[in-house]
Amino acid sequence: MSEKTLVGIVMGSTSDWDTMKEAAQICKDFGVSYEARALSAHRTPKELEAWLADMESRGAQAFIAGAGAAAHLAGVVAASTILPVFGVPIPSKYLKGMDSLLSTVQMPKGIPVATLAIGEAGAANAALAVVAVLALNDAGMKAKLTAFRATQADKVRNAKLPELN
Ligand code: RP5
Repeated sequence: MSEKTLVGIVMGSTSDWDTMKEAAQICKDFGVSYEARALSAHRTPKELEAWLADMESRGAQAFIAGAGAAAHLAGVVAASTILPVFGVPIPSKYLKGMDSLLSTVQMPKGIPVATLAIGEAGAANAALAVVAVLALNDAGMKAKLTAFRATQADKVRNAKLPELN
């Protein structure tokens, strides 16, 4: 039997990878299996449907979806699955991601998309949220997440502000 792929990371375009690679990096760092694909809700809707079904059949536990501008990708993913969906608004050319944020976050009642911040922080946090979900039933993952938080806190505690001239 082949290994499960726990997380599906999907983005509307390869141009979103610079942002979405932050989510992939967190998955890699935490040892969470993932598959990342560029598939569009409006340019390749049939391929998107097929990939979502394939990921579910391979044991996916959550999806992370990032798109820019009229960013309905995460909503379309959420419409196709009952797995948790985390949305990442991608910074856009003209409206700096405000369009992406509003179109990702403002889902109608009944089909939730847990929407993160615009950009790289949102992509990383989406993966950290997935890690937190997985940690509910995985003691090893819980330990890694606890250690990650401790390291982060130590960096803040030990940081020195610059001296005045
Ligand atoms: C969205 O349009 C994508 O998610 C991307 O953020 C944006 C621009 O796509 P490209 O024109 O760069 O392919 O669908």
